[in-house]
Amino acid sequence: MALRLTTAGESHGPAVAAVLEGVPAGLALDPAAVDALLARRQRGHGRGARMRIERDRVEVLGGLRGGRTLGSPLLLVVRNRDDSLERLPPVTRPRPGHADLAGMLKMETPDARGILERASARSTAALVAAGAVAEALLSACGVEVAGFCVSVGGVEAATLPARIPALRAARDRSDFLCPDASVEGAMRSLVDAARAAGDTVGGVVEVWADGVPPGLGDFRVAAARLDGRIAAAMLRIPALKGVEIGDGFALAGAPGSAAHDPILPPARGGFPRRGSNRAGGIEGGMTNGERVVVRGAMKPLSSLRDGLPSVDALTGRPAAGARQRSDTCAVPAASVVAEAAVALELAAALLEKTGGDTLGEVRRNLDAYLAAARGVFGRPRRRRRAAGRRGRAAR
Ligand code: EPS
Repeated sequence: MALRLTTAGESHGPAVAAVLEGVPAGLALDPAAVDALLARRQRGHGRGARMRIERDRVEVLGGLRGGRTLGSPLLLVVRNRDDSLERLPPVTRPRPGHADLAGMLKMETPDARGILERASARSTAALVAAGAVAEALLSACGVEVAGFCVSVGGVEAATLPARIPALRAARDRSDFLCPDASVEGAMRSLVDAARAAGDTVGGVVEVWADGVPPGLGDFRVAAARLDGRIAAAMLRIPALKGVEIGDGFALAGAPGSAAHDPILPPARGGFPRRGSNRAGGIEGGMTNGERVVVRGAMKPLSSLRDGLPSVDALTGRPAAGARQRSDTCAVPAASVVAEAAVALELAAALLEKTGGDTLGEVRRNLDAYLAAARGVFGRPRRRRRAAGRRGRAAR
């Protein structure tokens, strides 16, 4: 069954929720692990007052028994403590950069309230809850995913740990979820100055996935190309405006001779190794067995204290965009959402490769596939002898 996610809920409604179909039976799912990811999404220097109100916790209301998935749809609910929707006023002055104006036109209404409530990044709490399930599935199959913040307002991490465990440890110590502590002070000053000025700042998030089997995704059908699917998943995150895989935009300026990753002989019984990973683990729309590297550019949030130039739908006259409570910087939170989004795409592609109604079946099928794929380069002598025999038989 295909992995499929639907989310629902308004920012200030009773709850946000996710229905996740296609998770195989038998996966151990600890709600505390989901809560840990939800808590990380709430973190980050630059968050606003709302994050002091909410204490995001998942309630698993379907698809789980005795701590293991049943194979039926999972229903994941995160209640909102600020559930003031019915008391909130109309919003008639659309904020430039937000969904307000396009939504008002689309929905034929001068009140953007129903639009901003659903366009709000609050819905990413549901996405992250589902992403935690995808991460549990991937982890049970040897795949580890880590999202982090690489730059805030142009202040960029200079060095990153090479491996995921060290990267996670450094990230989790940081108020910006940025694994390079040397830039934290500069990030903090920048965000504090923006907050004092009523302004907002954006940045760049990055996601790594290690242990990803080769051959997830597809070269045969355009819609199944994994880079396209991951890019779409990233751009579905509110405020994300750009995405790159591997060296991405930098490759556009490099000669072909310096843009690709050499293929080196395998260690015994393994896959061919690569001399570099500029491709970010994806070639031809498929994983190639290297680390998957995805980056996303987040624009500065569009709810500004003083409101950018706009028009009031009630009067048709110029007016400042509506003032709404907002974060100064939500890049750290977006790094968690990006981790969840990439995990969901990888988990979906893994299940397409393996099939399987139960986790046991998924893992059996994965092991059998990996053994066969290793044989492609891993048994050259036998293969040469077999080819020789076939040649003699033909003569
Ligand atoms: C958001 C506005 C703020 C953010 C919110 C996204 O909420 P409020 O209007 O209630 O202050 O805090 O983010 C979340 C609620 C969240 O969980 O990330 C917006 O307009 O998109």
